[in-house]
Amino acid sequence: MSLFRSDPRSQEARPDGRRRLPPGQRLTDGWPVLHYGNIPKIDLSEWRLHIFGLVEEEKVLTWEEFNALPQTNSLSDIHCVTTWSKFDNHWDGVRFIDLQALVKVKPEAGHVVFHSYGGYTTNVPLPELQGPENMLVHTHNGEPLTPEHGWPLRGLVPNLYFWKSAKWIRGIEFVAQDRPGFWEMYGYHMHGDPWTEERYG
Ligand SMILES: Nc1nc2c(c(=O)[nH]1)N[C@H]1C(S)=C(S)[C@@H](COP(=O)(O)O)O[C@H]1N2
Ligand SMILES: [Mo]
Repeated sequence: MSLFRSDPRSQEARPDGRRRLPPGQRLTDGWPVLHYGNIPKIDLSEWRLHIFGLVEEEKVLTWEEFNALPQTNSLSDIHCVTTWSKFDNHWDGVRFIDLQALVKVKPEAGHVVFHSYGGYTTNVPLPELQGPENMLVHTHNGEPLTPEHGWPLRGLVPNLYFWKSAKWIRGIEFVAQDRPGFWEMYGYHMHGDPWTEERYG
């Protein structure tokens, strides 16, 4: 019997009835660091967030402009495909839907590709980003993100495996057809639902 199994939180249910800890996952209290390649060097005075693709008007936000948007917070669990989960993460940042509202998305847009400094990309269906839990976040449990966790800003899509939460985010692209991102091209699932174990495609 492992220590992980005896944590009572792993038996909790979510409001939607699904077990809080997805199948095949185990709880960690630490926060592992996982990424491909090097941590990109970012200068906040040159940092930009591009919102582009199938939109009526593209937007390019500076760090000051991003921080002037309505800020909000959320509490969520994260689930890495390598089987660790971390519960009760408190995040501060801006909701995806508030960013989407800045550009007027065209009706033919069906998916989003998140782009990171350093070249990483990941794809998510647009309808699944409409909930308030999906954000671009700069703060975790009251502290600014550290460079290895995505400073200054990362995506957060907590209902999908954590590889869908792009660190060092620099762009949000609206596209019509689903298009594989970095790990998806190496065989990770196009969708990535932890509760149905959509680990590999
Ligand atoms: N830019 C970028 N974002 C990324 C990755 C990456 O390689 N590059 N890896 C993803 C994967 S596989 C995981 S599990 C999480 C890990 O985030 P963490 O290091 O903050 O735990 O970041 C995701 N976001
Ligand atoms: Mo991962």
